[in-house]
Amino acid sequence: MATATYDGSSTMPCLICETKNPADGILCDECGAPMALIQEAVTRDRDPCIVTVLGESNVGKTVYLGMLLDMLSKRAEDYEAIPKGAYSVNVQHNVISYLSGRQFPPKTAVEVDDWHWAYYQVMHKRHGSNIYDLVMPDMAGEAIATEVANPQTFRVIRSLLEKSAGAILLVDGALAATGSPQPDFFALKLMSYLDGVVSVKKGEKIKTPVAVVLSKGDHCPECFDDPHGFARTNLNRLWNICEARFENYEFFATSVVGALGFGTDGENVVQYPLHVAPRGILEPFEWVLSTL
Ligand SMILES: Nc1nc2c(ncn2[C@@H]2O[C@H](COP(=O)(O)OP(=O)(O)OP(=O)(O)O)[C@@H](O)[C@H]2O)c(=O)[nH]1
Ligand SMILES: [Mg+2]
Ligand SMILES: [Zn+2]
Repeated sequence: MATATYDGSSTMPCLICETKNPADGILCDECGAPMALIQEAVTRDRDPCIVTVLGESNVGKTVYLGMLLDMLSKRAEDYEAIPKGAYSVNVQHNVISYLSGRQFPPKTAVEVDDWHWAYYQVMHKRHGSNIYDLVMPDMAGEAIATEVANPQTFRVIRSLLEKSAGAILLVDGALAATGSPQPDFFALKLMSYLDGVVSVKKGEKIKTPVAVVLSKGDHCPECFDDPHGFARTNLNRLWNICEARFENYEFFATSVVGALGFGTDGENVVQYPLHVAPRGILEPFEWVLSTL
């Protein structure tokens, strides 16, 4: 977990990579994380808690994160979420605007300074007074793939994972259900990368909670009936590394849309969300919070 301190000088350590930056900077020179995160964090006495949403490009990270934050800020299930800094609202604003126009948001740009970072203060009205200062960046899947293949190309990803209190790993359930091995291999690579980043004593399993979320469940309803069984059958490599190396993991299924329409943009088939029907969005997040 990160602790932001301000020693009164004109530099501040980045919340993510700890590089010292000019206090009035906008982005960290080293990793590109917004300095506004640090400015928010120094005014608080709690350590921010980083929960990272991981997954391949096109798996549904942006849509999931935007919907999750929107549900939290609309007090779903008695949660309360207050954005810290207007920039935090961008993920949710972007996703909800596109969905209400019956479109999916565009893919996240690979450049770190184009990512949206969400910093929310989250609490649950029924479950006591625990308050979490959550930092959840919306990373580009291509950047994650590049970093996993060539570590140190996107240092921010490594720094983020080192500091993460928990992770939500999205895996394309619809693609896995068609028999494609791609989601399983990508998830296996990511988990093995995570295994290398998070330091544990020899022989011990990794304690960082990882919620494995099968996305696009509207295409494969069997994901919802038994996410564990689905993963064991269709994502067996992932299932095995979880069991062998991770102490806290759980499988979930999710979907954001209820009905899809299809059209073309001239060359490609494009999907349009005709009906937004979020399902299984809060559960993985609740589980991660419950393990912290
Ligand atoms: N059927 C279905 N499709 C979905 C759902 N969520 C997302 N999609 C599809 O997945 C595509 C990618 O979603 P994004 O959230 O942009 O994916 P991403 O993981 O952020 O991708 P990158 O930004 O490239 O890393 C969307 O354009 C939709 O076509 C869902 O709940 N159901
Ligand atoms: Mg995205
Ligand atoms: Zn940094």
